[in-house]
Amino acid sequence: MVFIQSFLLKSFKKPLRYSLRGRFLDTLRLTVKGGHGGNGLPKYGGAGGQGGAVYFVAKDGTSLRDVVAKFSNKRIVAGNGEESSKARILGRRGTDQRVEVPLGIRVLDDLEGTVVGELDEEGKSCLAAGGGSGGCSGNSFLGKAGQLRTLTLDLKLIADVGLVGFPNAGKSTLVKAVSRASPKIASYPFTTIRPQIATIEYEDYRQITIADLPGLIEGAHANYGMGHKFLKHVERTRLLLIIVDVFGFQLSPRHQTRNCLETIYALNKELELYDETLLDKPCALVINKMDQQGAIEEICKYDRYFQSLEDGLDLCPEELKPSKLLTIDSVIPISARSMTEVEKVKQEVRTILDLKAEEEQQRIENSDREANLREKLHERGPKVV
Ligand SMILES: Nc1nc2c(ncn2[C@@H]2O[C@H](COP(=O)(O)OP(=O)(O)O)[C@@H](O)[C@H]2O)c(=O)[nH]1
Ligand SMILES: [Mg+2]
Repeated sequence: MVFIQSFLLKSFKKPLRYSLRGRFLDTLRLTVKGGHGGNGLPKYGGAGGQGGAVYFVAKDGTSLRDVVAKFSNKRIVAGNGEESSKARILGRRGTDQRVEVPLGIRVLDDLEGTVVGELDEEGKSCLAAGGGSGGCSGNSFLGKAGQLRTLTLDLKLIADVGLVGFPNAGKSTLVKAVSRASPKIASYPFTTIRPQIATIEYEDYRQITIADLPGLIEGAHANYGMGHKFLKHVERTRLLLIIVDVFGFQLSPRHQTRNCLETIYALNKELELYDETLLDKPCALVINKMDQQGAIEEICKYDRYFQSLEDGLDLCPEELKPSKLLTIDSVIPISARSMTEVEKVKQEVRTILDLKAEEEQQRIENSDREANLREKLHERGPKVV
């Protein structure tokens, strides 16, 4: 094992590249506003239409990126109620906004500290902002403003860390090595398979959860075996922990043997074909089974490519070539079975998650500032100079 350590000292000293990359969204802050109620018409006793409301509706296959793409200014406003008029004494109701969001979303009102809704079933919806009532004799015929709220859509995570690897890479062995307790099988209302969740505990009592998911196979994106369901779970983790056997992978004697670099490309391709935004997640690579004879020689053939997968593409068979590449933040050769360098995995996971949390905080602060400014400009209206 001295070999692994000296090998480690030589390589993979690059700083974490996490902060330079794109982000997979698992939380999104939005301003929602119900429509203004239409004014009534005192002369005829006419009532204005009620303002439209904003709803969130759970829809499988939607991502938070889709929501951002649709509402790039992160502001969702329902239609105003119609004014009462001579031609239409009862004004029409404003148009509702029904916004599709991913399954497994929790809607939070940060200011009030309340949970507005749990959207963990297809088609389930919650009211995000009610419309203002229309003006009528009871309220001096003045339509009321709709509800204005800042809400956070939070994708409920299965675990902080999702293990991604083909069968036999050593996922279960690694989970056992990093966590004391035997994994608990978690049941989530929005999933059909039950991932095994274990908790990594640190000396300062910090806890990070890790999900050992049923094995991925080549072609998972095409929904062979359990692969598709597996990939669905990867969406609900903050960090990908990719694990490969240093000697690669062979699905069965009928299949081709893939060396460890090819195995990484194959995993990359599966993730990409399922949902390429998964590749924006932070990612650490564990090369397992370094206790085996010839492991160092094997890893030395490919180590220069791990942190720049682009450079190794020439060595990648055509059928495994991804078009969007993972960015690997950290490479950790280990032996899960003999517990060598397992501590390093724990530390790296924590460092990457902390960096991500810091960046997230920064982003929320910036977007708060931006939202405040936009709100002020909006209130002031156009200014003629
Ligand atoms: N030599 C060696 N074998 C390992 C290591 N980690 C796991 N294995 C073996 O590889 C096989 C598959 O491991 P497992 O954890 O079940 O893989 P999973 O299918 O990815 O969950 C088992 O026989 C393990 O004992 C390791 O670090 N070194
Ligand atoms: Mg297993």
